[in-house]
Amino acid sequence: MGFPKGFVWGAAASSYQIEGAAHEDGKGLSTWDTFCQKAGTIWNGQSGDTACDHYHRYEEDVGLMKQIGLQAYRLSISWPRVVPQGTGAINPKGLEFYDRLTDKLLAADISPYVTLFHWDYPDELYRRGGWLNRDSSDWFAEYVKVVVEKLSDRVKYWITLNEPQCFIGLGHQFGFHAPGDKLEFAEVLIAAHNALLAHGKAIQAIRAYSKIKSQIGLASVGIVNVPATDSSEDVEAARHAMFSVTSKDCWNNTWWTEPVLFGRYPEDGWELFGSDIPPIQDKDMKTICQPQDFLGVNIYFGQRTRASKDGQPEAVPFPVGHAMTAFRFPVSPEALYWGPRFLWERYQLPIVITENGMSNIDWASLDGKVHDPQRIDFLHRYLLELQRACKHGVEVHGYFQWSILDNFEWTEGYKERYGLVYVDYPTQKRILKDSAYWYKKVIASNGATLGKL
Ligand code: IFM
Repeated sequence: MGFPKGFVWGAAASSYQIEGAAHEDGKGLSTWDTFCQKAGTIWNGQSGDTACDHYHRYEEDVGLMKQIGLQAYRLSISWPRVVPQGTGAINPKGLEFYDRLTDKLLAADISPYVTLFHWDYPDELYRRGGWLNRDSSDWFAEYVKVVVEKLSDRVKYWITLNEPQCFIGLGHQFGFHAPGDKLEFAEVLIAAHNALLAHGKAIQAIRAYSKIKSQIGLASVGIVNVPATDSSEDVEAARHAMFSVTSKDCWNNTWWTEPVLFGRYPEDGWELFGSDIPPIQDKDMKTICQPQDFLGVNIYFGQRTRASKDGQPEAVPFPVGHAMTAFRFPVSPEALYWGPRFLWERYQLPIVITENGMSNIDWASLDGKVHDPQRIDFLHRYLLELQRACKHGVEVHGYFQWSILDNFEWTEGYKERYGLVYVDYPTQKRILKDSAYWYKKVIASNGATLGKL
């Protein structure tokens, strides 16, 4: 009735969004540090300077994770905290923070899933061309080696890059995210190619230097098309749309997943992008396509899709008044069925849901508690769909709720609250939300309580 035996229940967060201590203990600047200083980039001029102060409060935070019963925690490492200039000298204090965090997690019986890049790009390297510089993949591999040498006697699970669609697309094409660039599409594709090379070289570095047998994956944005009906025409239309490249931007699955898993760029994207595609060196695709153990996907919603009269995929709008999150994402639980299913059928690689959750308008009530029934309902609906996928034979190894704590939501600042744990930023007091107690029961029963709670 529940999830497969050994299914991993976790929650996730990322360094810049929770750590704070942006200018402490020798940390170098990241492009997010500098981007937040620019007027008009972030809601209310906020920044991750202090965030949840997790850098100083990690022990308390691991205690909260333990209280919820998390089996795994997906954290990320701040590259410039560990290597302040991006290459060269290591910052021992930065590395020691992650060392202590790892020990604390393991002592609490929580398995660390370590993301090596969740967007803290060293500002110094950005000045040397950033992802546009062909050397960027070697810079990244050098930093990965440092981290792996330190943590891999205890860390088994590694995630190379988080959401390349976002840090390249939003950061380099549309300028909404750090570093705030609006490059020509040909340059965007150079940055994308170098990021894919970085993924491949990171895997090579992990395999070369890990002290224990590791499990490695990417965390891609799961752009999901949900069939509008169960008819085979609509199912095929949704599948086709999910694996197509139809616009000159980074917002698709296959420009990222096919090089990584099949060793080639998708044909439709290749045709559409045409002369914008950068020269690709002989061994590049081999470097990018390294054996992986799982495919991580971050799934928040799906686009309803049907077959039009001529059989082509066609978007079906949600009805007026359809439920949505505070972030204005449509509530679409079926995304957690069809997304994993389509990805599994195409790539035959175990799936890990590396992020799923919702932003809600939460506050502490007069009774001192944080009641978030919408989040409970959201998670409940989505997890029932994930359970359905497992029952239908989709190999899903784990689920990470986004996020363990309310945190800095990039350009939205602290406006969006995604946490299982409420953070009162002025006092840094933490309060477990009702959803955290609910999730605890789900974890304890391996999902068997779903549909009953
Ligand atoms: O907060 C982000 C995270 O950093 C990347 N994935 C989506 C989350 C919610 O918007």
